[in-house]
Amino acid sequence: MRKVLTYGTFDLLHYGHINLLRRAKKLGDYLIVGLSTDEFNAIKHKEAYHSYENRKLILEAIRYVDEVIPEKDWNQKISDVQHNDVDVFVMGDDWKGKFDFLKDYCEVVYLPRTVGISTTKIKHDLFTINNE
Ligand code: C2G
Repeated sequence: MRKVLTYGTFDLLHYGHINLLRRAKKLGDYLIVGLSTDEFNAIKHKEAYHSYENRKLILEAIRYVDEVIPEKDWNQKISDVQHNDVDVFVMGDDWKGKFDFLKDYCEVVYLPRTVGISTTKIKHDLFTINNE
C-alpha cells in the first residue's frame, strides 16, 4: 500500500483544499492528513474558525482522506513519515522547497495551488459583504 502524507489547517474547508486532497490521494492508496492543532495554529500565527476537533470531523468525512493525525509542531514530519511508512509527502506549491529535507525519507511533491480561493479570502469577502 502506497501511503501519502500532507499537512495543513484546513479551516473553512473550500475547493482549494479539496483539489489538494484529491490530487494527493491520486498519488497513492492511503492518505494521511496531519491536521494543525489549535495550539500549533497559534505558533503558525493562524487562528482557525473551527476547532481542531471540528476540523478533524470535517476532514474525516472526505472520501479522499483515510486518516487524520495531529500536527503539533514543525519538527514532527520526519518521525511521522517513518512511523507511518509514508511513501509520498505532498504540499501545495506555496511551500515549494520548504520540506525538501524529507527527500531523504520519501518522495516530496509540491502541487500547484488552486488560484482564487483561500480561507483568508473567504473571511475578507464575508467581512466586506457584511460591512458594505
Ligand atoms: N491549498 C491549495 N490551494 C488553495 C489553498 C490551499 O492547494 N487555494 C493547499 C495548501 O497549499 C496546503 C493545503 O491546501 O497544502 C492546506 O492549506 P492550509 O490549511 O492553508 O495549510 P497551511 O496553513 O499552509 O499549513 O506543516 C505544514 C503546515 O501545517 C501547512
